[in-house]
Amino acid sequence: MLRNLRLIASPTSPYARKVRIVMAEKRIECELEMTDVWAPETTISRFNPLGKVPCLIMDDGGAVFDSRVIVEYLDTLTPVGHLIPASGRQRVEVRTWEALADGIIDALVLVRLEHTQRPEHARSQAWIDRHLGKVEAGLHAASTALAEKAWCHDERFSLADIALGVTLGYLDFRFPEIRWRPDHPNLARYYEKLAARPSFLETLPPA
Ligand code: GSF
Repeated sequence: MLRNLRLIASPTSPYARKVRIVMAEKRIECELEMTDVWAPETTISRFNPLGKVPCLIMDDGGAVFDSRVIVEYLDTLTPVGHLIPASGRQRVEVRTWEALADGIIDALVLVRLEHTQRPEHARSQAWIDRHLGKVEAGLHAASTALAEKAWCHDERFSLADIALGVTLGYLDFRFPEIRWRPDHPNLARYYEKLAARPSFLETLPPA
């Protein structure tokens, strides 16, 4: 039985997009509440003391964060389109793909915040370069592990593909100057197919 769920998100958050794609793929209905976490009037900290989206509110008012915990919970709600293997090595492999994809986003977000939240004189190029290095290494690892396979894990669509697809989409959205396609043509081919899925199309960030 599906509970009444509410997701607090933002239209541009890649972590929230991952959760929304999981919901769409699993046909889980959920009320969506958008908030701007940087605006003084946001009420996000009432639900998540860390002040971050996404945050899932359950029917009893309980709050679940962060995105990895939310998707883990969602995958237990319905057997429709299982996205995370039940146990063991298979499960850990899919979660490690997710950690890699999320980790690339973490590094990109830190680079972006350095530009958007810090005055120019206080910006650290060494910090930016350090995190761009993680992005490059992470993409290289993803490209090598994907090779010419159709999906990241076990020849089937899983949370690993949602996480990696969201990461590539975030690169296009916020960092169009990072030209990852010529460096990783296999990722480009893979992403073209992923990005055409209704779940990805319905959750595109605003232009
Ligand atoms: C990251 C959430 C996050 O940083 C997750 O849910 O997976 N590990 C967490 N969310 C950002 C918005 S975005 O960059 O997607 C956020 O809410 N930042 C507000 C802040 O105060 O850091």
